[in-house]
Amino acid sequence: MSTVSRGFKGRREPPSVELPPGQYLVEDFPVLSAGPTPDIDLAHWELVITSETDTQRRWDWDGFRALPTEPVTVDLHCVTHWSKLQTSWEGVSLDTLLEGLATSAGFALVTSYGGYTTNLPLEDLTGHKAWIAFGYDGQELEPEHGGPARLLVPHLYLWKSAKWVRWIQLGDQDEPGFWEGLGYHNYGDPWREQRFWGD
Ligand SMILES: Nc1nc2c(c(=O)[nH]1)N[C@H]1C(S)=C(S)[C@@H](COP(=O)(O)O)O[C@H]1N2
Ligand SMILES: [Mo]
Repeated sequence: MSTVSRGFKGRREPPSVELPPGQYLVEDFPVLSAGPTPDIDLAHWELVITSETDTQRRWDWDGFRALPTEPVTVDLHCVTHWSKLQTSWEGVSLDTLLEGLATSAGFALVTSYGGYTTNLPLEDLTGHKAWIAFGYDGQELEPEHGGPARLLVPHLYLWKSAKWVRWIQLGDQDEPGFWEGLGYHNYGDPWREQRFWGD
């Protein structure tokens, strides 16, 4: 048994954080983009959700920003092995955006300005697990990190969190997105280390 004296300041406990397998901590916020940062004019920005029956919901920037928002503090895990803990965002919950939408779709395909896509089961967007984030660390979300608005799905590897999100297409068929089509895992749970196809 060890004794700890209250006044002793010479030693610190190691951080008691549990990271998903194969991950290391970063303090900075790396930027990972498969292409250039798109130039998005808020006057023409839109967010669209379509369902398998072609029901459509569409928000312009003012309409989107009039929706109820919430602060979100979450850990981020990138498939390239970095994790960043306790990041603070401001966003609109997907539960808010999807509220009352009649759909029996099982899947969502997300498309960004610039053409990036990623897919996930619809149930991973609902139940307080996903947001469209427009604020980071008390500021407007910077363009390189997905501003004006990005998807944030922190329980999956960060490639699922599409930056510059534009369109969420709900459907009965699962369609691989950009990285999923190049061999990344279709689901991407960091705690099960689902990095690549076959993991
Ligand atoms: N539109 C778009 N979204 C994207 C990407 C991208 O290239 N384009 N990269 C993904 C990947 S692989 C990661 S790790 C995260 C990186 O987010 P960050 O640049 O804010 O760290 O964004 C994801 N979302
Ligand atoms: Mo990534």
